[in-house]
Amino acid sequence: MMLTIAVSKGRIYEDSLPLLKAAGIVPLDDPKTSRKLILRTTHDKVRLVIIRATDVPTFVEYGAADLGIAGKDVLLEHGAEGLYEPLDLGIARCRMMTAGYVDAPPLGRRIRVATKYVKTAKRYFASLGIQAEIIKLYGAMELAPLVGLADCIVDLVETGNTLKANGLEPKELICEISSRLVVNKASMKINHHIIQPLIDQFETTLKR
Ligand code: PRT
Ligand code: MG
Repeated sequence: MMLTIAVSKGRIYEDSLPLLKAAGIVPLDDPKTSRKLILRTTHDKVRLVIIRATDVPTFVEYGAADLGIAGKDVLLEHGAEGLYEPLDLGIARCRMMTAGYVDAPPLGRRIRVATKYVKTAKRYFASLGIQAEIIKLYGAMELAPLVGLADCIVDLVETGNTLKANGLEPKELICEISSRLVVNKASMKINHHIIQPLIDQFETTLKR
């Protein structure tokens, strides 16, 4: 039996390493220098698959990975029905926010919003009773208000530097974001004897 953990390259991978290490899982290759998509680890029952952050819930839902580490932003868009989400790992923290021009007048009742986070944005503006036309973008959201594509954007904010560099500022907080451990439902039942101790180990490490 080999357990597969899906992780995305970049900040989530980097922030996951100490947690994995404490559970005896150290990758034998570095995704920064290796092109391998499957990484063996020092744990002979555990391997990592390195995929795009937005693909992590899909791999785990379909059982292509038993476990995964994914941002709450990604999980909110994917929908959580097909997955267990047993643990907030507290890593890759940021905030999901609306943002717009510095000193922009307050938003009207009918607005255009550019974002990668269509479901989250729809839900948020609906909860405020604002009629929002959502324009899906895949990146460079900050550009949208500058070229008149949208009145505001919904994006992740960490330092705020990206917004500031483009004459924008964060406005309203939608939710706090951190990365979560997700588990395939069938695998959780079948491999409970392996997965539960792993979850317990992660939890212990987080409490330290
Ligand atoms: O980058 P790539 O296209 O490969 O995929 P990705 O953007 O989905 O992956 P990655 O590694 O960039 O992000 C993975 C996860 O990290 C996200 O799903 C979030 O849960 C989390 N995270 C934490 C962030 C940030 N902080 C963050 N600041 N993800 C993205 N950003 C971006 C943000 O979108 C904006 O463009 O950083 C910019 C803002 O940063 P500041 O510091 O300028 O405010
Ligand atoms: Mg990115």
